[in-house]
Amino acid sequence: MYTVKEKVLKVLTGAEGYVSGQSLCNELDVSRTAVWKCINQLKEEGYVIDAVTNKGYCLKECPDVIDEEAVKARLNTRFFGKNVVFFEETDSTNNVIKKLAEEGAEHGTLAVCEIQTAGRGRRGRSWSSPKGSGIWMSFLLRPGIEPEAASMLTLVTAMAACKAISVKTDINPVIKWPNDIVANGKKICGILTEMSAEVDWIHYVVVGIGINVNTESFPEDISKVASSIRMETGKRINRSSLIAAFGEAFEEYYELFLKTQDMSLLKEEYNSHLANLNNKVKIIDASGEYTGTSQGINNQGELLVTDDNGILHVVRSGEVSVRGVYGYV
Ligand code: BT5
Repeated sequence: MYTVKEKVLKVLTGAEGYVSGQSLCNELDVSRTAVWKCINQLKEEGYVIDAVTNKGYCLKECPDVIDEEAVKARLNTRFFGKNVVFFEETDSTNNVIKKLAEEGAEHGTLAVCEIQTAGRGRRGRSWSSPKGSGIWMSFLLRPGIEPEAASMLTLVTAMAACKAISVKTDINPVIKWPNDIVANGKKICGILTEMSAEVDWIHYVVVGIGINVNTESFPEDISKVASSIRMETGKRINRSSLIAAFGEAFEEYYELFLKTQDMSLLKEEYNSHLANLNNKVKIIDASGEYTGTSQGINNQGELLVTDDNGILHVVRSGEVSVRGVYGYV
């Protein structure tokens, strides 16, 4: 449910120019005084709202906040973020969503925070999540798909993150299979997909995404591989509008994924954003390493690599590390 203030913000955010006080009252079925109070509260929170007699209100500037209200004001989605929880600080938003999932939260529930004290990468690695600079969020899916298909949700998410970043910034990022989004050779976004399942039945899936948005510097140990949208473009961007763009893109791709429960309808677009397509890559797996040429993903989301002896390998996520031959990407 939206509060009146959230509704006012949503109307102003979606409007092209000025919205008259009267039409706000009519649309939201509240009094002029109620609208005026909400406008004043929003101004106190840092929103710059122009008020002109006979014209109405116009939202000129939004503070870079990612709380429930700011995120909901921008979302035009069917299930993503219909329910949003926001924390100034939490250990990991994936943990938050897991807990909510166990308590029965609905499909699409979104957790967002300003700082994670124990942000996680895959297989026990850590994810640097400093205050105020990034998007650290996770959402809940209750997909009616086979457990084996769940790893493809990482690829679907990567496509949505890539699209949102290219729509909202001057960057055209690429996807480093399976879960990194890369700009100019450095990682700007990572994805951690976790699930609770029985052998043949998924209870729920938690998709966690970290996007370095306005970060200005990184800790020494990751500064060679990590970058942010700010560092690549010199521009600050509003995080809640990026979250909304992600949500919209995700729903589009997710629907296509569900139609076939594989990547057949998405493969071509995924491969068009893939780092190192038709280039040399180095595959490091449990049995050692080899080099070959990346042929892109197949319908199951596996990476096809032809090694230097012409033998085709089907690389499954979770087992391997893929590197360009000249470094991280
Ligand atoms: C990932 O793991 O890339 C998954 C990252 C998922 C983070 C989100 S944030 C919201 C949600 N809640 C969580 O607790 N996690 C998710 P992986 O591919 O294993 O990459 C981890 C590696 O990336 C680390 O070992 C570092 O080398 C590097 N790294 C750590 N922090 C980074 C950052 N902020 N930006 C770029 N690289 C980073």
